[in-house]
Amino acid sequence: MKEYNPKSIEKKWQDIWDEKETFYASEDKSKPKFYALIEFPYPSGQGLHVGHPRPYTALDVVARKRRMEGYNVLYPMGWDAFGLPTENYAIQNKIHPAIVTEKNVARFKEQLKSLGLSFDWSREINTTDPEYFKWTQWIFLKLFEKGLAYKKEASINWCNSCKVGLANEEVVNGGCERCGGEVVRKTKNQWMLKITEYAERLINDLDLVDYIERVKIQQKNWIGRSEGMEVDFNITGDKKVTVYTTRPDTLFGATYMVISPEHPLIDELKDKINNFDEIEEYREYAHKKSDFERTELNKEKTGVQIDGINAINPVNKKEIPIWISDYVLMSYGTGAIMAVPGHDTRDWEFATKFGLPIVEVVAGGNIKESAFTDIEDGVIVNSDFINGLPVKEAKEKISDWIEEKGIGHRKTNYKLKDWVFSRQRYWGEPIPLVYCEKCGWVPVPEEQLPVLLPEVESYEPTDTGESPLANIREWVETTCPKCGGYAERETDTMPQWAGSSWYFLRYTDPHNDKELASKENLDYWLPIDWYNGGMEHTTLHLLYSRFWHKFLYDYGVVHCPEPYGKRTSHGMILGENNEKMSKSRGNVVNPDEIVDEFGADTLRLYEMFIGDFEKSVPWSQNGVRGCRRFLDRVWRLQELLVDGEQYSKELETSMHKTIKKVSEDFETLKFNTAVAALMSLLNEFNDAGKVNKEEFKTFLILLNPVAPHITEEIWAANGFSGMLNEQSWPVWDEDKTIDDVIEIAVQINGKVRGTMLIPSDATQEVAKAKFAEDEKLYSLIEGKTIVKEIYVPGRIFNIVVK
Ligand code: ANZ
Ligand code: ZN
Repeated sequence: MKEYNPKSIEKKWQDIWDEKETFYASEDKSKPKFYALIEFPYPSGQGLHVGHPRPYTALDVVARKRRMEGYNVLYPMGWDAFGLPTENYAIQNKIHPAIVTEKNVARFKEQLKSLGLSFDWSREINTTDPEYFKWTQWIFLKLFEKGLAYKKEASINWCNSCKVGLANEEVVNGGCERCGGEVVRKTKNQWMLKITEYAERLINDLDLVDYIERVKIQQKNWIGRSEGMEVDFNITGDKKVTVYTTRPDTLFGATYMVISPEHPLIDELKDKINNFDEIEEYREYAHKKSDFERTELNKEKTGVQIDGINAINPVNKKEIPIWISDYVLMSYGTGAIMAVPGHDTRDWEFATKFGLPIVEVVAGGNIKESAFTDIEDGVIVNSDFINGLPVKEAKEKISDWIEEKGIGHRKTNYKLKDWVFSRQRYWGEPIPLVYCEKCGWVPVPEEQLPVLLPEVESYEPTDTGESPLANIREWVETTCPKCGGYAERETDTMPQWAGSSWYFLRYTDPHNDKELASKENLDYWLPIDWYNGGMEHTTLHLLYSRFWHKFLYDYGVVHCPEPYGKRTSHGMILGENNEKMSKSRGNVVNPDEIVDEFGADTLRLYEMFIGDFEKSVPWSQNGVRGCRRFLDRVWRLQELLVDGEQYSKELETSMHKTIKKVSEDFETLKFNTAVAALMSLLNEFNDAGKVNKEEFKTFLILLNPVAPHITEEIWAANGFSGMLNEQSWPVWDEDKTIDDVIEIAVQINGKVRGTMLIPSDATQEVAKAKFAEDEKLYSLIEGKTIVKEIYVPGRIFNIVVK
């Protein structure tokens, strides 16, 4: 027999699959469908990383299994190709970003193809393709039409080195997500999308979907629903300030007020403030910091008391001082808080530093040591008409009281902010609006979409922070679609997250030039049955795309309120020493080299076998070798093939057990234990010194989703009929998966009426189910009422009927 040589077989099968269009989704909508999706990559200059094939192979396994189960499977691939790294590379090398993108895409595609992933390449999409972003622009216009896109002077996060505005989601630990550089605050006129209008539904509809728990939790925390109250405090003079609190039960303990340095009250009461200069100075200091720095829990508290005005606590009419401090953000709640240092940690630290009074209003802690924040067991004290009540009851009572008095009302707040949807960069979708002095912002008419990017000489953002597009006057200057007068195009482009917010819709009908996808195709393919992606996208892409989908649902484009029925997430692949793989550490493993030395099937197998799919795991070259050795043994199994026989009795249980294990594990992210089960079955074949045709075929089918080339080759080489990928997925017989089956007696109304086979460890429930499955025995009690059942494990099942 020839030796196993992946080089001679992998390319061959990939070409056959391509030629036969084996993995193309069919247009036959009478079949049950399965839409599997992985996050399409950003085609960076570095090429594929060994982290990429992990999720791609996992869903490839599921997709291949589903096809064998009779589903019409859509497993598409594309490129999320707008973005900064490409643009930065283009700037440095003076090459058009479109050319850089094309080159990177070609490289990625070749690499992915070499892995034998069963993508439907006829549906490949690219977010930078005008045929594609025409519809991204179209969706933006619909958002604009519905008042969900608006331009606003906003204080944004600004990265000095990328020269670009960043969404909160793109600021990681106070630094720029892309370059790690310093992020400062800058005020700019920005397009914003009102994702906050969907906050409630984005939380509530998580109940409709099957996402792994940690994804749901992260999304909920990010949206940050908070149930509290807005309460008015009078200010000495005639003004009042509204605070937002989640703890109205602690009102009697509010010993001072803190307003945000940006709070409008400061300018309104300028004349009454004695230390305005000091206040101004502090405001400048605070303004330079990002929200992240300002709200960091364990940072040293800073602030200035406003001299000249006080607030009046509405429950006890006490005058309390007003401070400004950066730990109160203008962008949350009302930008003002009542400070309760006895029961809020930040307030406690602040009060301790500045010598402000700390009053206990919830008993149970030691407020000299720290704030007492327990809301479960606390009992209210020092609080007049709510004394003695547990926190939860006190909250209700005082909330009612506040509402009756007309000094406040219950209020739900969200941490989620509107989405900054402007970039002052070149390589993005132009925002399809023009500005006319007379008509304001006017949409570019739909029939003029897409608005293309003009050719420019330099892709560099201008130093003023304007997009490079602003310098192309012949592009900027246009006529107003409404009045025909002079107008100027918007020169900001969309952020990187735009194209990926709806790409899964386009795959259903990627060449449609009349609509983003036909209703018929959307109705058939949606929702996505299984979407796998990185945890790092939970609060960005996943939330944004759910928002766009919900908007399109409201607009009548899609029929289901949620895009993804199921969401799972994979762990990272780390370097051999357990650190993140990175160029600078020199520990990056190139998948091409693995494919070249060991074959794609080995890489695939290894990526599935490497460990718990949901956890991060270090790469191991030894592990790769082990997987290759397993495939060598699979290859040599052909020598043990004996013809003719049916299942051998000894192996029957193992076969059924393995079918069950592999089938179930592929569904529950336990790819590693599925592979382990196949390895141990192979050992059994080897121990037996032979394998018959049926067993061998079943084994090959089970292994095929993970190692599709070698299995297809062995199938063909041994003359088994048809292509392997056209076979049906094997089914197991539950009874035959059980090692120990025993016979027990069945008694009905005190008389032994027969025996039945049940697992030796069967519970009473299982025994009863087995009894009900036995037609002969069960017929004896049919129509009667069961009065009593007694089950003596290992001996007898006794039933009394009337
Ligand atoms: C009084 C109080 C007493 C508070 C107590 C907490 C504990 P979440 O759950 O995050 O919504 N807060 C309100 N607006 C703020 C702002 N703009 N910047 C910083 N902090 C703000 O938190 C709501 C609580 O955070 C509010 O309830 C308020 O402090 C503070 F024992 O009011 B609390
Ligand atoms: Zn006009």
